[in-house]
Amino acid sequence: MTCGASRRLSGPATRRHRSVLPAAPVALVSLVLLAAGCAGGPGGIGDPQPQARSEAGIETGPAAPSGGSGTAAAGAAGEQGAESGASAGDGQPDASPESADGTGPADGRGDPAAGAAPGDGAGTAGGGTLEPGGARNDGGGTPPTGSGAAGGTGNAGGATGSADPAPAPPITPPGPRFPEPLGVSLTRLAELPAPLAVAFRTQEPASLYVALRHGEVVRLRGESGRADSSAILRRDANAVLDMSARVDTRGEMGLLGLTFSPAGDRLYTSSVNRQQVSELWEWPVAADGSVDAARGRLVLTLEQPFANHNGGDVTFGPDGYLYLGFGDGGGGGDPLRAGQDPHDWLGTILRIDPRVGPGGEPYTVPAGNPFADGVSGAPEVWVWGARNPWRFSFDRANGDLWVSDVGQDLLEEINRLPAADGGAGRGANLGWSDYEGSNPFWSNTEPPGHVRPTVEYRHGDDARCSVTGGYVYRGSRLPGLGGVYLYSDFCDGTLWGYNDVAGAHPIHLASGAPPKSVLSFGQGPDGEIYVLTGDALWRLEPA
Ligand SMILES: [Ca+2]
Ligand SMILES: [Ca+2]
Repeated sequence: MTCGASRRLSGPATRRHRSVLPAAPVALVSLVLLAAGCAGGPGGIGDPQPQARSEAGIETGPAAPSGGSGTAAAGAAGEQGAESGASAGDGQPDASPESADGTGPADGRGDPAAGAAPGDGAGTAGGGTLEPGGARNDGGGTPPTGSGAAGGTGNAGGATGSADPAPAPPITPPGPRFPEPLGVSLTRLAELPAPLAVAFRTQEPASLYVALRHGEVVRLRGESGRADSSAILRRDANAVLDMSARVDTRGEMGLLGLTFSPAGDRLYTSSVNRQQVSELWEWPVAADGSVDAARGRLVLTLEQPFANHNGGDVTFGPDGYLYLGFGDGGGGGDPLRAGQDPHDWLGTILRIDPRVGPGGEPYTVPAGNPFADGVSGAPEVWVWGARNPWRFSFDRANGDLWVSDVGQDLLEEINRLPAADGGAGRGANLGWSDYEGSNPFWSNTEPPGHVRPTVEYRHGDDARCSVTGGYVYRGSRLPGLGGVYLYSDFCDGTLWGYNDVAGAHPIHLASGAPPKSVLSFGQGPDGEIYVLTGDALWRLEPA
C-alpha cells in the first residue's frame, strides 16, 4: 500500500481508542457474513470466554478520563497486513479532503481474519426461551367476522330486548393487526451488491441513494417518477460518490452508513479506511443531488483495533444532530473492555453537530450531551455500553431511539430508549460487556443504570445469530404494522416485528421465502420500509 501512512491528520479530530487492557491474542470469529452467508460454521470459536459468574478478576468501572476529543493523533503508521482481494491503489479518496489518511491502526493488534458483518458470535448456545420481549396478548387482535351490511346498525351480537338502542356508528372492520398474517410481501426493487444503507433527499422524490459496502454511493430512480412507489428502480450509470479506493472491506469493514443532512445539502458517509480507521465524511450536495467529491471534509475518525464491530450507522435525529455508532472495537468478548468505559468512543453512539464550529472545530458537541463537560465520559458520547450497535433508528412518531446491539455467543438484543426519558438514550448504558443482554458476561454485578433489552433472543433457538435492527413502521400501506418495530437477523433473514402488546413475532410473508442475509433496513420519507439483503434492495408492501 502506498497510501500515506506517514501522513498525519491535520484537520479532523482523531480519536484513539483507550487501551484499557493489554491486548490478548484473540482469534477472531469468522462469520463470513456479507458475501457468503452465515455458514461460517461454528463461528464463535476463539472468542475469549467470559468469566461469567466468577467472583474474581472482574473489572468494573470507568477509568480516568483520557484526554478529550479533538486531538489529532499522530499516524502510527502501521500498515496493516496484506489485503485480500482488491488492490490497495493509492488509497487516496478521489476526493480528497484535507489530508485525511494516515492514522495507523492502534498497535498492530490482531490481524483480523476475514469475518464480516454486523457482529460475530455464530456460536451456538443451547436452547432457551425465545423472545421474552413481551407476553402475547390476544386482546383486540382479532378482526370481527361477518361485519354487517353497509350502514347496518343491527345488534350483531343478538342482544335482545333493548328498547331504544342508540344508533351504533358505522362499523369499519379493522384489518388484521400484527402479529396476524397481514398480507405483507417484499418487492425486489433492484439488485445491488451488499447494500448497507439507504438515504433520501426530500428534494428528489424520484430518487433514493444507497451505500454499497465496497465504497460506492449510488443513486436509483423510480420508473414512475417516484422512488417510493415504483416497483422497479434503475441505478444511475455512474456512482454519485466512489470511495472504493479508500474503503477497506476486510472483516466487517466497508462503507457502513449514509445519511443526508435534513436540508439535503450535505451527505455524510461512515466508513473504515485501509488503515483500519473509521471515518465520518461530509460531502457537499448540489441541488440536483450531485456530490462534490473534491470537497469532502473529514469530520472525525476513530482507530479500530480490530476489523470487526465497527458499528458505522449514521443518521440525524429529530433534534437535528448527527448520531454515529461504534462497536466495542471487536476481537470478541470486548478484550479492551471498551464497553463500560464512557470515555472511549468504542461501544457507543455519539451525538454531534457535524458542522464546522464557530472556532473552526471540525464539529461541535451539543450542550445537552450527557458528558458534555468531559468529566464522566467523552463529550460526544450519547449512548454507551454497546457491543456493536450495527443499526439504530428513531421512531418518527415519538422520537424514541431503537438500537439493535449484536450479541456475543448467546443473546441478540434490541433496546428502545424512550424520548420521554429525558432525551432518547441520553447517557443510557446498554450494559456490555459486564452484561450480554440480560445475562452477566464479565461481571456478576449489573452496572448501575443498565438499560435492559426491550427484546432479546437466544442463539440456537433457530438459525438466528446476529440482529439487524430496522424501524418502527409509520407508513400507510400496511396499517396492521402501525407502531410495530421491524427487524431481522443476518443469519436467518426472517422478518420480525415487536410491539408491547403482542411481543415479538415473525412477519408472515404472503408469498416467497424470507430473504437471506438481511444486512440493513431503510425508511422512506413516507414511512415505508426498505430491506437490504446481500444482493438486493426490497420494499415491504401489501401482497
Ligand atoms: Ca473494530
Ligand atoms: Ca445490552
